[in-house]
Amino acid sequence: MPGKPASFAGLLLLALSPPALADDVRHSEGRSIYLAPHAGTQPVIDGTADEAAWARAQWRDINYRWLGPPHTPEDFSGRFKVVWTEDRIYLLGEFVDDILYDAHRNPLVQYWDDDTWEIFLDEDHSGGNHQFNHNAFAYHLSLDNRAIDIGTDQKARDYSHHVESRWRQQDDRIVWEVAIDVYTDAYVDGGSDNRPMKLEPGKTMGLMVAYCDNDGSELRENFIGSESVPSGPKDRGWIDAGLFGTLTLTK
Ligand SMILES: [Ca+2]
Ligand SMILES: [Ca+2]
Ligand SMILES: [Ca+2]
Ligand SMILES: [Ca+2]
Repeated sequence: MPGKPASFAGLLLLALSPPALADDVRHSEGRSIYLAPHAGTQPVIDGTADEAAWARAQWRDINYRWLGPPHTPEDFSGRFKVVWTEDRIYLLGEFVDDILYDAHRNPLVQYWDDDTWEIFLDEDHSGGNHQFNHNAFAYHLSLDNRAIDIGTDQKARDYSHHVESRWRQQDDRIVWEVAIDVYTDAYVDGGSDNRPMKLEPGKTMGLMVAYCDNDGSELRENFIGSESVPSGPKDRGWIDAGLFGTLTLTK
């Protein structure tokens, strides 16, 4: 005789309750740890990295080739660093890119196929899917300093009001400064009462950055990120926050 079947309520509970996952299950193995020192005085976002705050932070490489053939350091190389204040996190990017290319002048069209600095941010370091929700943001910073991601309506959306962005050519490289308001997963597209978080020392978030390099092709030629992708599609950071590293805000 078969055993007594589970009650309907019990089955429903099982169906509705995803198993609690340990941190190492929600994130891929081998993630980076990024440390952001407090900025003291907030950097001026002008594409010149002469603020004392930047000198306190360590450079981190953008060197995992996710898409495209091998490339030379003159074609693309990049690195970045992070600092923070109570109100925002600040990223400094330094990029070598032989040709700057912005073919799609509409910022909402094929924005990942223009030269783009992509910054992935998961406020509560939850990992998980963030494709059509705000579990995490994937800000695509365009050469005209806009920040694009996909909204909960599954359409490309302009989040430039979250991000202050300026870059400047300095010798053979681009110096790019960015300040980002940090929103939780409760963010509502078009809502009137979204408020960015106040940040504190010791807070951890999910962070990853990448660069889409196109020098004149229909589609981007390379996609290079700051995190390894041990298995599965290498370009899936726009869906999977489990690829992000851990950003810790230090004093
Ligand atoms: Ca500056
Ligand atoms: Ca290039
Ligand atoms: Ca999250
Ligand atoms: Ca390029």
